This record gives sequence, structure tokens and C-alpha cells, in this order.
Amino acid sequence: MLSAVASAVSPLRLCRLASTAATPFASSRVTAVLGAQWGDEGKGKLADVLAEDYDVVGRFNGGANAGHTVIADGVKYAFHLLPCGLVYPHTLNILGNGTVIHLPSMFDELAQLDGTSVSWEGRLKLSNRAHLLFDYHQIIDGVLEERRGAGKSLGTTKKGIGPAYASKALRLGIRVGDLVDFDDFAAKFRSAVDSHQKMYGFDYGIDDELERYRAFADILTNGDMIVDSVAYVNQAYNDGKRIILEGANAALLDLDYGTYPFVTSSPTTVGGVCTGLGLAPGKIECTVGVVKAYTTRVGWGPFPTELTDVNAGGERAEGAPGADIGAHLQSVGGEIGVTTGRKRRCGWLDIPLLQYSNMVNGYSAVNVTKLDVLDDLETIKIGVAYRDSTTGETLAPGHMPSTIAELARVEVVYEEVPGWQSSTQGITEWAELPPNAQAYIQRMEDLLEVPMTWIGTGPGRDEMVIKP
Ligand code: 2SA
Ligand code: GDP
Ligand code: MG
Repeated sequence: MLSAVASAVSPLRLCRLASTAATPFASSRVTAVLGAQWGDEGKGKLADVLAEDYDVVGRFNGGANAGHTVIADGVKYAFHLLPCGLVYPHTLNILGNGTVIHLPSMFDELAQLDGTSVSWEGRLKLSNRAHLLFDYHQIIDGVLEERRGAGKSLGTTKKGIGPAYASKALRLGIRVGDLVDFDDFAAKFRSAVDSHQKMYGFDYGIDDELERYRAFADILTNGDMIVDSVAYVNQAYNDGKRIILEGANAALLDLDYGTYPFVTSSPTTVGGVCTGLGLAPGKIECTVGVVKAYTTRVGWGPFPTELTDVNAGGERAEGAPGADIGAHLQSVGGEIGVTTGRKRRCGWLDIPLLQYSNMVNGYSAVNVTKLDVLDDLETIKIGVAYRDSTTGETLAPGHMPSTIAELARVEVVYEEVPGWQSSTQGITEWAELPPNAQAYIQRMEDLLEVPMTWIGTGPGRDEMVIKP
């Protein structure tokens, strides 16, 4: 059964919900939380903060490649496949039909919750239409990265995401609902392994794997965890439940809109909610873009505002703390992949990228995160436009080059603003932010023309400013 809608909303919660005329979050029945850049913006934190006042949290895309961090009551949780909504005890959590589920990873992740206050039994449902991601998909992910060769690999998480979505598109996939009739599942599994072996040539212990899956199937069916999620989510909606759609990865990693082929293999943008959970577009009332106050990317691919030792503009970041601002952001921001432990590449805020991502997702509001990471900088640059370095032409706002070659020709036009060089860590009131920090956020709002409703000043739930 679904939990009842919260009847009373406390002043603190109202503050978190930040209801304004432009962004009616206090009344939004369905709110999408989407990454606006290349991921790791802090979607997990916002999904968790909002979940206090919502009934259902659903994942609609991706698999265990995600790394969503939640810090609640001093405990740090790293979610990969599971929805962050599990931390609050009143929520129901769904892995929608658009996700790809590696059951061993899912049960490992659930086992990690055992030592915490989170009790998940009865609160996690898997779509019968979601595709299963098997170990062989992970093997194939590694094989494909290897075949691409040095300097050409994509830098995937090797969690098998691309191959699992490829199997789905090739109609060679096996779905969660197939586990209900285990004999039928076993036959499908043998046939799928055979098809994949013919394409990629690898050894596989089919019988051992089937034993493992028989145990998983028992837990899932005995625990009533497999549901017709399309009917289930829509019934919840019709019953007046409030739903959070927790996006994984981010707009520039979207299979269609991202920097192809340096993308993930699922839709990370708002349309993915409709295809990955079965909610009609008109039901999505608010779409929050989560935007880091600078930009990061993990894995390979173009990154116009990247700060390297010799940065995109060819200049050295002299005079800044640590001499290399990219390295400074990486270490102060703790920019390390939650799933793979890889260092994230860092760069300045990229407004053309955000204008494009806003065009695709239509943000009702933005949650700016990690403002505090910029605290020490003397000056801060904002990438405000893209120019084609061969023609000298400035690209129209919202135009994101579609090819890697075009992106390589992009020269970023920067605006420089003064830093604030004082701590914003843990600040919760707009008036307490240093004037230059307020000006930075205001500049973002003016350039993007979207309200910067929430501003993160630390990883904790309460380290958040609501912009008046
Ligand atoms: P994949 O594994 O096929 O989805 O990889 C394709 C590209 O997508 C990127 N990708 C990510 N980017 C940011 N964060 C992700 N989650 C983890 C995190 C990443 C990690 O939260 O830190 O731990 O490395 C994520 N997942 C996929 C990936 O780097 C490829 O560029
Ligand atoms: P996600 O994939 O979008 O959920 O983001 P990740 O969890 O991969 O990475 C975001 C990191 O930033 C996590 O370690 C969060 O705890 C942390 N974080 C989120 N918001 C803030 C913030 O406002 N300030 C700081 N300093 N850290 C934050
Ligand atoms: Mg992440």
C-alpha cells in the first residue's frame, strides 16, 4: 500500500519546497529532478531533500552507473541503482521500465543499507518491463572499450549499460517480468547468452548464473517486488500521491541530445520520464535542473570550459589557489566518481551548454549546487557564449554543435566576475551570502532566465539557501 499524503506542511518544509508564483513546488504533484550538465551536479541531495514531502520516488533511466550521494543525519549513502527516496521511511521507490537492472548490484546495494536506519522491505518495486542487465553485458562493455583502443575509448563506467540497452533495442533482452516463470526465463537466458557469445565471443558459466538468478527470483516474487509499474505509478498519481522522478546522468550525456558518442545509452532528459516510467507529459508539473556552480565531467569527450594545466584558452591559471584552478575545484569539490573512483575533470560554468539543456528540458527552476566550492577564488569566469574559431562567428544561444569536430572548434567567450573569498559553507539565508556570491547567482539567473530557487552551500540536507 502507498503511504498517505502528508497532511500538514511545516514552515521549514515549506521553505524547502520554495513555492513561488513561477515555481509552484509546494503544490507540484510530479517533479522531475534532472542533471543539467554532465552529471554529478547533486541530484541525489535534491531528490532526498524533496522526498520528505513526496510519496513516491521513481528512477526512469540508467542502471548502476549512477552515483547519487545523500548525507542524512550524518550518514553518507551512495546510491547507484536504487532511488534516493529510500532514505525517508514513508516513501515508495520504483525502478521504472526504462531502467536496466543488474540484480547482483541491486542486492549488494540493499545489503549495504542493512547496517543503517533504512529499512527497505516492502518499499522497493521493480517494473516488470525493466530490462535485466547481466554480467555478460559488463563483459561486453569492457570488450567494446578495449576494441575502441587507446585514445578512442568512451570512458564508460563498465557497468554494462550500453550493451544492456543494445540488447533491448535488438530484441535480445530479458525483462524482470520474465523471472516469474523461471523455466521460461532459463530458456530465454540460454538463448540470449548464445546470441551474445556469437557476437562477442566470451566464456560464460550459464548454470551457475541460473542458480544465482533462481535465488533472486524467489526473493523478488516472495517479496512482491515485481509490479506492472506503468499501472502502479499512474494509480499512485490518480490517488493523489506526489511523485519525484529521479534522473540519472545528465542532459549532455543523453543518448540523443548529448555529446555523442561520448554519452550514456539512455534518455537522461525529460522525455525519458514518459518512456521510462509511463507518465504522460502533461502530468509532469515541475522540472528542476540541477546545476553545479562550475562544470565537471567524468569519462572522455569534449568539454569546452575545461580547466586543465594549460586550459581551453591556452592560458595558465596563474595566481589562483593551487596555480591550477581545475585541480583546485577537483580537490575542494571532492570531484571523484562515486561509482568508479575516477577523478572528475573540472571547468568553469558553461552558459551555452545550460541554455541548450534548458531548451530540451524546460526547467521550472534550478538548484545551483556546490557554490561553496568557489569560495577561495579571487576571480571566477563564466562561459557566456560559443564562437566558431574558424569562422569567428558567435553561435546562437541554445545551439550546441552536434559533432565532436564542431565542438573541438568551439572557442568559449568568457565573462570574468570577482570572487567573494569568504566561506559560504552551510549558509542557509540569502541575506547572509557575500554580495559577490549573490551577484554570481543573479548573473546565472539573468543569463539562463530560470529562477535559481535552491542554492547548495554544502553536502548536508540543511546546507541550502532558498533564493527569495
Ligand atoms: P556508461 O557507463 O555507458 O553510462 O558511460 C557512458 C558515459 O557516461 C558517463 N557516466 C557518468 N558521468 C557522471 N557520473 C556518473 N555516475 C558516477 C558518479 C560516475 C563514476 O556519480 O560519479 O563513478 O565514474 C556517470 N555514469 C556514466 C561516463 O563517464 C561516460 O562518459
Ligand atoms: P549526483 O550524481 O548528481 O547525485 O551527484 P554526486 O552524488 O555524484 O556528486 C555530488 C557531490 O557533491 C556529492 O558528494 C554530494 O554530497 C556533494 N554535494 C551536493 N551538493 C553540494 C553542495 O552544495 N556543496 C558541496 N560542497 N557538496 C555538495
Ligand atoms: Mg553522480
